[in-house]
Amino acid sequence: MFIDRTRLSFQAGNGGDGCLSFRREKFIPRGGPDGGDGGAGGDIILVSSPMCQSLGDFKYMKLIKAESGGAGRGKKRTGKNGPPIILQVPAGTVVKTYPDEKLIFDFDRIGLRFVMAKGGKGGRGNIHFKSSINQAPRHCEKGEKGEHIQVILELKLIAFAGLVGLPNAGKSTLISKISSAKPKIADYPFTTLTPNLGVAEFAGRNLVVADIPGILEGAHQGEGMGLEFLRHIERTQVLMFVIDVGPFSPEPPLKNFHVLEKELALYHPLLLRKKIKVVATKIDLAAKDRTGADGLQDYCRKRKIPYVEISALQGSNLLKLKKTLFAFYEP
Ligand SMILES: Nc1nc2c(ncn2[C@@H]2O[C@H](COP(=O)(O)OP(=O)(O)OP(=O)(O)O)[C@@H](O)[C@H]2O)c(=O)[nH]1
Ligand SMILES: [Mg+2]
Repeated sequence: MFIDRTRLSFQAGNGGDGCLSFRREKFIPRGGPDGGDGGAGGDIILVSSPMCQSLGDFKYMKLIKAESGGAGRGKKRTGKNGPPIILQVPAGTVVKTYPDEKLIFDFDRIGLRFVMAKGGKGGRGNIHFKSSINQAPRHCEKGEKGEHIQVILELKLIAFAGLVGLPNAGKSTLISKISSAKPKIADYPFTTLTPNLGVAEFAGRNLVVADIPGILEGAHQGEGMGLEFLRHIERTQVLMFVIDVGPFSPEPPLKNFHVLEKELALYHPLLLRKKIKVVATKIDLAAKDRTGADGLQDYCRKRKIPYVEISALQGSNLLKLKKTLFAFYEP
């Protein structure tokens, strides 16, 4: 299952208490303080790792707790440190506070490390409190509490290009043809419920493409699957508007293009600042009647939006599509 948002708590380990103790040995009267320090509590650390693709591992975890440090002991012995817990998250994970959703950290690439919750420091034992006026200190410190934090982990897929379109437009069919992704494809709307990522290859280079659920008019008000899923394409550099120009499209292709533009703008106006490409698909069905395709093509020409006609089903023009997609790509 694809988990892209989950809430959980992290409890770092408490520091161990310092020890209050005096040296007690035969023939050594008034041996002085010898209470050791408490050990530090374990930290909880997140790292963005290429081995991790989703937040699925966190789904059933409500609380992640690191061990406390051991208490100090007599004979100046220090308590043991609580071991750190190191957890892997996928690149693209952002950490936000709960409930106010303020950004704490952004794992925007692989290999980042962030201390999510810091373990408490160990308390000092009474050996530290000896002074010229107090040779027998009866004071030691308690360990500090470990940090506790409740957060939201959210995964924003990092793809180069995102496919946006109305339900049933043919997005999943397209990604299955131009990339390694093997999504579910069916002749009804909302086949895709969770995003699919695929690696497209062309002339020895690779880039990641994301297929997301379909967007309906009114999605910003929660119609269909809403617009939640658009966060997966917030970081893409290119948006491919996949538009059905076949005769079975319930609305004219140009109208659908406007619906998509409007919904994206309502989600975030910055989305439309990305490079846009219009992919007119199901052209195999439009052979007899090109009215819809022509309307869209003319419009794109006027606005200088790159436009390509394909049939994902028959595989026509896909090479050209890939070529122009890779032309956007500056590695
Ligand atoms: N004739 C024809 N049919 C196509 C083409 N591309 C997709 N289809 C069909 O259109 C239907 C929907 O395809 P999907 O790829 O599932 O569409 P989608 O945009 O991913 O749909 P959602 O996930 O529901 O938003 C399927 O029956 C496909 O076989 C095409 O180029 N030509
Ligand atoms: Mg789909």
